[in-house]
Amino acid sequence: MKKRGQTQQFDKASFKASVKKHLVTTYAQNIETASDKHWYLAVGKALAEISTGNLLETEKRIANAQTRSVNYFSLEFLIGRLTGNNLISLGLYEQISEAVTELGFQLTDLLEQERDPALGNGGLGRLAACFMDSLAAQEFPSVGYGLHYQYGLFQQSFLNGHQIEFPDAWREAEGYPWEVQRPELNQFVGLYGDVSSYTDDEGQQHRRWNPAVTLQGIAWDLPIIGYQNQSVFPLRLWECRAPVPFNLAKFNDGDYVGAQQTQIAAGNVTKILYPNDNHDQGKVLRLTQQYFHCACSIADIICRHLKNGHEINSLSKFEAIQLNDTHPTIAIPELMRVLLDDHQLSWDDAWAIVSKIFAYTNHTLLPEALETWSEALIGELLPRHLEIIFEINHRLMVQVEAKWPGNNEIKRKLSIIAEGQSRMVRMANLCVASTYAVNGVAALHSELVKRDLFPEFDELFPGRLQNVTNGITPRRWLKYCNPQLSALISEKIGTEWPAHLEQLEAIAQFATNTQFQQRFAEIKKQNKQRFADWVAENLDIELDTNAIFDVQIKRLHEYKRQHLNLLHILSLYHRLLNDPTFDMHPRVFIFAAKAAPGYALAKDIIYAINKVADKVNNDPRLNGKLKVVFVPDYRVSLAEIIIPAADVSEQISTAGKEASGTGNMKLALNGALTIGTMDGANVEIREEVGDDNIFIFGLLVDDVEKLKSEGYNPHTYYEQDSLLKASIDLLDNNEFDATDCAAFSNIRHNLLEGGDPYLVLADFADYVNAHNCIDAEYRDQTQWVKKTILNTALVGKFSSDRSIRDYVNNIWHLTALPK
Ligand code: 26Y
Repeated sequence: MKKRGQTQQFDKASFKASVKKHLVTTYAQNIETASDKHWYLAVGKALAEISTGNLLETEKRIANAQTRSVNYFSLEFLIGRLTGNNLISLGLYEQISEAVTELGFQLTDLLEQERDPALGNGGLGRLAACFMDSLAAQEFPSVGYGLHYQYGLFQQSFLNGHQIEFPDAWREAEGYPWEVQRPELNQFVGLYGDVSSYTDDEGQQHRRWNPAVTLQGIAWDLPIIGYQNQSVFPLRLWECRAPVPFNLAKFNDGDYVGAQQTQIAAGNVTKILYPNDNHDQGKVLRLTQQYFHCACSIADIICRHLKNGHEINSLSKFEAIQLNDTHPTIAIPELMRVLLDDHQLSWDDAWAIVSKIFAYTNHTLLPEALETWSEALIGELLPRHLEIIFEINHRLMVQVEAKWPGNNEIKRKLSIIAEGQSRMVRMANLCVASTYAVNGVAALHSELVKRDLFPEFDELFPGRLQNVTNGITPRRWLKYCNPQLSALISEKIGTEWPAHLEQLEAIAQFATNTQFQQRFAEIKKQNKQRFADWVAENLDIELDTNAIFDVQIKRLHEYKRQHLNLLHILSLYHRLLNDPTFDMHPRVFIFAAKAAPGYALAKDIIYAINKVADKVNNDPRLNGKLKVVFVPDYRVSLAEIIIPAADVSEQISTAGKEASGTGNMKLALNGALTIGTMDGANVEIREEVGDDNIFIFGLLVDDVEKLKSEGYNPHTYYEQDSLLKASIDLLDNNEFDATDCAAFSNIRHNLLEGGDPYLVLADFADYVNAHNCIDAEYRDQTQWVKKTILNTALVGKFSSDRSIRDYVNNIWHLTALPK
C-alpha cells in the first residue's frame, strides 16, 4: 500500500507500455510513424489513467470524512496546458522525461504539442484555475463547476496590424487526453414553459414549473492534481446536448433540417465561450449558458449529498458554493426552486439553507461589467425563477423598510429589480441579498466595494462584505515556468517553498551577495534569450537581451491603458529623433493582449501598436534602441515564456479601476520590477516589496475622483506639456500608417475630444518620469539585480494557497482531508 502524502509511485516499464498501447489502440497510430502530436496524446492518456484512479479514490475519502466541500461555480476556468504542470504535481517530471527519452523523444517537444484549453477570458478565469490548484494542493474538499465549451477564447492573429479572430478548437479532432466522461452524472435541464399551482394530499399549495424544452448536461471531469499529495479533485465541465439525437418522425418525412433543429439549438448552448471581458451584453444565449451551468451543478451537488446518506436539510452543513462574480447567480433561485418545488420545503426552511450556502466574489466596479437581465427575458426563459426572485426582493424590501422607514431612495438603490422603461434584474444585488459573504479581490478594491458600490448593504448586513486578496499558484507560475530560478531557490532554501511560498523571504538575505546576484541575473538573461529565440523564430524580429524587456500582458481595455504605454513609446521615438542630447538604455516593449471582437477602440489600439512596431523596429535612425513586439494570440502558455523574461512589469490602470490584477503578482515573483499605479493589488505588492523596489506613479483613487468632479479637461495637459503634445500629435500625421486607417485618429479623438475617460493625459508626465527612473536605475546593475531578488523574495503573500486559506478560514469553514 503506497503511503499518502508522498509522490506517485512509478514503474517506468509499464508506463512506456501504456503509452504504446494508447498510441495504437486509442489513437490508431503505428509506433514507427506516429507524429509528436500523437506521442503527446498517448503520454497524456497514460498519465490521465493514473489521475482518474486517484480522483475516484479522493471522492471516496471525501464521502467517508463527512466533511464540508466547496463548489467553485465559474463560467470560466483558464487552466492552460495540463500535462507539464500535472507531471510536477504528480512528482513524476524527471521519471517521465527519462521514459520519453527512452521512447526516442524529448519531453519538452511533446509538451509543446498540447493546445491550451482556453476556457476563459482573462483574470477571472485564470484565478479560478489557480484556486483549483491551491484547493487540491492543500487537500480541501472541492469541486470546480464550469462549462465544456466546444470552442474556447478565439485565436488571435494579425493581418496588416488588425486583429482577426478564429475559432479555438482546443480539443482538436482527437479530443483532450485529460478529460473523462462521467455518464452516471449526466443531468436534465428545463427551459421556457409555464408555472402552475397544485394542492398535495395534505392540502398544501405548491408551485410547479412545466418547462417546454429539456436539455441534457453531459458531465466531463478534468483532474486537478494536488501538488505531490496524491489527492485529485474534479473540474466538472457540462456539455449541452439534446436528450434525443434527432426527431425520427421528421427524418422519415424527409425533413432532414427540421429533424435536427432541437439538437442544433442544444449544441449551441455550450458551443462557445463569450469573448467579452468586463463588458455585459445581455444576450439570451449567455443567460441560457449560465442557467444550464447552474442547473446541472446544483443537481449534481444534491445527488452527491443524498447519495452520501445525508438529509436535504443538512445541505449547508456539507456544501458551500462560491460564485465567481455574478455570472452563476441564477444558481440562487435555482436552489430555492429545487428545495421548494422538488423537495417541498417551506420558504423559511429553504431560505435557511440557501442563505448559508452561497458566497459571492465581486471582481469589478466598472458599471458596464455589472450584469443585469431584462425581467421579461428571465420571465420567458425561467418563469419560476422570476417568481422566486420577486419573493426574495419582496423580503429584502421589508428589511430595508424596517431599517430605513419610508426611505424610497434607498429602496430603489438596493432593490433587485431596477425600475425604468424595461425593468431589469440586478444580479449583484441578488447576490448580496442572498449570500452570507461577499468579497472583493484586493484590499483597496474591497474598500471601494463597501464605500462606493454597496455602502447601504454594508450597513444592512454588517460583516457580510469582506476582502480576500487574490493570489497565483507558485507551482505553475514559478516552479514550472521558470525551472532555472526554481533550482537556484531550492539550492538555497530547500524544496518546500512551492507549497509554502512565504519561505521565499529567506532569499532576501542573498540580495546583496555578489555571487548570488550574478547567478540570478544570469538566469534572467537566459530566460530573456529563450523568449528572444521564440520571437526570432515566430515573428522574425531580432531582440538584444541587453535591452530592458518591458512587458504589458493582459486583456486590451481602455482602463488598463495600453495606450498610455503607447504614448510613452511615442515620446521616446520623438526624443530619439529630435533631441540630440537624449540618451536611453535600449528597450524592448512587449505587448500581448486580445481585444473583445466588438470593442472598436481596443482594436484600434492593437492596430496602432502594431503599426508603431513596424516602423520603429525598422528605423535605422533609432540605432536599435527601441523595439516594440506585439505577441499575437496571448494565452497561458505564452505567459509562461514571457513572464520569466520580463525586467519591467506594466501595471498602469487608472486608480480604482483594476480590481486586483494577478499578472502583477506573477511578474514580480519572477523578478520583474513593477511600474504601477496605486490600484488593485499593486498597493499590497508595494507594501510587501517596499517603496524602493517598485516604481509607483500617478493619481490616487481620491485624486481621480477630485479631478473628475472638478471637471477634467485633457486639453489643458496637452497644451502645457510639450512632450505630451508631440507624442499625441504623432498619432495624427500618418507617420506610422500610410493606409490612412482611422485607428490613430480615433485614439487621439478619444483622448482629446472624447474627454479621456481614463485620465491618460493626466498621468502621462508622472509615468514618463517613473520610466526615466527605471532607465537610470537599470544602468546600475548591482542595485537593479538586488531589487529584482527582493521582489522574488518578498511576494510570498501572493500565493493562491494563502488566498484559499483566507476563504477557508473566513468564508467556507472547511477542514483538509485527513492524510
Ligand atoms: C459580464 C461578463 C461579460 C463578464 C465577463 C468576464 C464580466 C467580467 C468578466 C471578467 C472579469 C475579470 O476578469 N476581472 C478580473 O478579475 C481578476 C481576478 O479577480 C482581477 O485580478 C482583475 O483585476 C479583474 O479585472
